[in-house]
This record gives sequence, C-alpha cells and structure tokens, in this order.
Amino acid sequence: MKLLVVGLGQCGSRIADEFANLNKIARAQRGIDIVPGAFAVNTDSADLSGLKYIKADYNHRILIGGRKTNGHGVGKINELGAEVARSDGDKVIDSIRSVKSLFEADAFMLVASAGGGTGSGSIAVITKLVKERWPDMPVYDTIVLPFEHEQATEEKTIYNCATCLKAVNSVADAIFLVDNQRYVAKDFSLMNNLSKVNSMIVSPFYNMLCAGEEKKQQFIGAKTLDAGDIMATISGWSVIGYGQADIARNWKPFQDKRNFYDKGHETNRGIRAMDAAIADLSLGCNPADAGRALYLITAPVREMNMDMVKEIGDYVRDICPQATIRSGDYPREKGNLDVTLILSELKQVEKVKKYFERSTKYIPEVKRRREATSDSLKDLEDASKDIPSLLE
Ligand SMILES: Nc1nc2c(ncn2[C@@H]2O[C@H](COP(=O)(O)OP(=O)(O)OP(=O)(O)O)[C@@H](O)[C@H]2O)c(=O)[nH]1
Ligand SMILES: [Mg+2]
Repeated sequence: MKLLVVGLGQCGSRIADEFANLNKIARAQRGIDIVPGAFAVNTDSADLSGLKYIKADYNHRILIGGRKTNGHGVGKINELGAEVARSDGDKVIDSIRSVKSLFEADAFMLVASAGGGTGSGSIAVITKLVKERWPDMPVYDTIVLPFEHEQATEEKTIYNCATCLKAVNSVADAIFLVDNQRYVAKDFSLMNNLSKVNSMIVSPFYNMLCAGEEKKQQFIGAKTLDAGDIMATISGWSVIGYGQADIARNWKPFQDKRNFYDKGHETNRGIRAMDAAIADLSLGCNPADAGRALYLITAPVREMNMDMVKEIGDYVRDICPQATIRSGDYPREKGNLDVTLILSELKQVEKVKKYFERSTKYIPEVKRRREATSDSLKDLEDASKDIPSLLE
C-alpha cells in the first residue's frame, strides 16, 4: 500500500519526515516505494528547514500563515492554526496536486499533534479540503497525544486535544491514535529523544505497507495483505502495534524435519510476538472494543508453519470477539518472526473520552476568567476616568 503523507505543525512534520525515511529504507531494502510523496506544512519556517528527508522545495515544505504568524508558529492557539489553514489551505492542495506521485498513492495519511497549535488546529481543516478535492481516496489522520506532564500543567493542551479530536473524528476516514506517554513508559530517556520516539511511531507501518507492494515471487505470501484489505479494515478510532519473537538460534538451514518440541516452540513464538504487538499498541485500549482487526505475520519462509498461523488466528479471535478480522503473511529471506496488528473501529477510547470530559469542565472556567479579566479592565478604566487625556 502506498501512502501520501502530509505532516502539519512541528510534530506532524517530523513524523512525516520519518515516513519519508521509511520510503528510503523500503527502496534500499526491498526495491519498492511505500510513501511516494511526503509533505510538511507549518507556520514556523525554522521547523520546516530542520527536516531531513522531505524534499526541500516550497512544494514539499509548505509555509502557511504569512503575515498572521510571521513564520513563528501560532503559540498553541489552535483556533489560529485552524484559521490559517482555512485561508491558506488552497496552497497545500495546489502543492499536493503538483506532484506526479499523487497518482501512485492509495490513500492519504495526515499527521499532527493534538496538543499544539498549528497541527492541532489545521489537521481537520486540511483533511476536509483533501477529501473534497479527492473524494475517492481515503484520508487517515494520525494524532499524537501529549505527554502526561504536558497535560498536568496546561489546561490549554487538554482543550486543544479535545477540539482537535472532535474535529478530525467528523472528517477523517480513520484516526490512528498515538500516545507519546507510551514511549516514555517503555524507556524514560526517550523523553528527551523525540526523533527516536518518531521512528518508533512510524516503524510499525513498515511491513504493513511493504507486504502488498512486493514484486518478487518468493516474498509474496500465501495470503497477501494488499491495499484493499488494509483499506477495508481501517475505520474510525484505530491503533497500531508491532511485536517480535526471536527465531530459534539452533536452526539449521538444510534441516527439513523438525521435532515435536521445535514445532510447539514455534507456535508459542507466534503467540509471544502477538502479545508483544498488543503490549506495543500506540495507545492503551481494550482489544475487545475493536470492530475490525488486521494482522500481518512476517517471518522467514521456513518459519511460517500452518499451526502457528492458525494459533495466532484463534488467539486474535479470542481477544477481539466482536471484530471482523483480516490477516496476511509476508515471507522474508531472513529476520525474526514479527507481528503487526491494527485494531480499528474502537467503540470505547477511554483517553479520548477523558479529554472531552475535562475540556467540557474547562469551558465555563475559561468563560469565567475572560469575564473576570474584562471586569478588572473595566474597573481600571473607571478609576482613570477623571484623569485628563494627553491625546485630546
Ligand atoms: N512524538 C512527538 N511529539 C512531538 C514532537 N514535537 C512536538 N511533539 C508534541 O506535540 C505537542 C506540541 O505540538 P507541536 O507539534 O510542537 O505544535 P505545532 O503544531 O507546531 O503548533 P505551534 O508550535 O503552537 O504553532 C506536544 O504535546 C509535544 O510533546 C515530535 O517530534 N514527536
Ligand atoms: Mg510549532
């Protein structure tokens, strides 16, 4: 499957840059394209020039905002991010239209953080414009949720998340939720290493995108997962995860028959890789809430035995009892046993609900503060009313 990726704001642009890197890797390792076009859109010119892989011309690194922001961002005011996107959205559409690679892509992937200003405010506006311009192509949005410490100290962050999530839910075909906090929970040092976090965010997409694009017969699975399967699965609130299990070290390349123990151990490896994928999901959620699920097993061809494939299938059926499940296998020349899992059409997303609830409580408080400020200003004005003016 081929994605046209558009990153908005700082976080979105950097993740789009990682997708451009993923394409470079796919070309080098497999000789295929998975991200034929990557764009970055921002109100901040310094952030745009800091990217590495996205082409450096103004058609791929798109500065919006003009005189309103003077190239310095919108300072977390996502209402301003939305306004700028409404007035400069045509510029983004024209740039996308001008690249040849548009015709190769199966779907759009737009990316932004929910807690900032530019990306959070503009992603729904641009999603809507893209959908209107290319009604036959699905548009998926990837939304990055803030670290816990950001939401603890900043009510505006929560409010930005709530408004962004509500807006994208009404326009995008699906929303991949990615929780920054998950990566810190795995390794605290990542707090200061956002580029490592970004590569962890995009890497689960690699096999999933490559599988259906392989041209060499030996890498085409018994059950190929192509763009059609992926598009039929991805819908509504979604998460992605990726897990691995080591291949046995004592495996001998020309040994045809393996004993009972080896066989049992292989099957077990499949379950272990699936468990790792569930633990790695981009946002903590309950798989039982998924209305659709998709998994891909990637392994050296000799490791891919029917028992293992069946056992993984039964396992997914158990944990996602209500889901329509699709799957595929992707044989490789070497490497580990990997499982990629997408859970989609999630009926409950506790974290999203909390943003909505907390923001709803915050709205009267913002109103009260605004009224208190204007009352104080009025007091000050009243106190100065008998002072002569220097202007008249
Ligand atoms: N994973 C990840 N999160 C990031 C990155 N950069 C910023 N964030 C998160 O994104 C949120 C801040 O949003 P930004 O993307 O910086 O904001 P913006 O869209 O550029 O908007 P303004 O700067 O306000 O104009 C915070 O929650 C950060 O933790 C990044 O490179 N990777
Ligand atoms: Mg910024």
